[in-house]
Amino acid sequence: MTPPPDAAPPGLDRRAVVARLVRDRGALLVVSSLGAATYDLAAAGDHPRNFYLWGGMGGAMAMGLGLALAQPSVPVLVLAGDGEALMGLGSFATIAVQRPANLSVVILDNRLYGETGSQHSHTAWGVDLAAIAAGCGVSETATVDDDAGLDRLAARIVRSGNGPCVTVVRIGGEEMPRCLPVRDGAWLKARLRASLDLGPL
Ligand SMILES: Cc1ncc(C[n+]2csc(CCOP(=O)(O)OP(=O)(O)O)c2C)c(N)n1
Ligand SMILES: [Mg+2]
Repeated sequence: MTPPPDAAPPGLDRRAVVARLVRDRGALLVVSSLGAATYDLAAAGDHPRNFYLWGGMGGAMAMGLGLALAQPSVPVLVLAGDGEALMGLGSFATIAVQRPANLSVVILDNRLYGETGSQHSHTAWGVDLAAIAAGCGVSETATVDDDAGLDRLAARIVRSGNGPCVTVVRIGGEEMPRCLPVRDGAWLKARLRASLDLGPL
């Protein structure tokens, strides 16, 4: 595989991408992986159906899958970094087997482990996460690198398809100012449950 260039990779503005995806969100529930994806989601505006993850990487897609299976009438979006997705590759296989039609996974691919100092991730070397998802059996996969593709994706994530979809969005490698939402997981869980008219556990 070809070694990546040293310069920060070009791509879409991650804050604008996430703001566009949640602009007409309706009932959409959003799980964001730790670090920049969570800051992007918070920067687009806090919402009771935002579930921000903090701490260990690799669980965001599995968390979204569980929520999508538990709430089949609610559209669920997972916003995951490429590093996050690389740490949870097995989730593609389980998502393909379970086929929740209300689940969308969007991978914010800057080809970097941005949060920890912008080391190159495997996608900088050409590892293709959409192809991996397709190889697992996810029937709807795509890579987006322009505004027209983003508009199509925004429309897709708020409605159910024939199955789940996995989309890699090529974003730029610039680091953005941090926008820190609430970090209290129990509080976030209770708020999410209330938004779904579920009582406390
Ligand atoms: C299991 C685990 N390993 C390592 C870390 C340290 N860590 C925190 S964020 C991060 C990089 C995140 O990269 P990515 O998901 O691509 O998000 P980006 O900041 O590039 O948008 C790493 C390695 C962690 N939190 N959990
Ligand atoms: Mg990254």
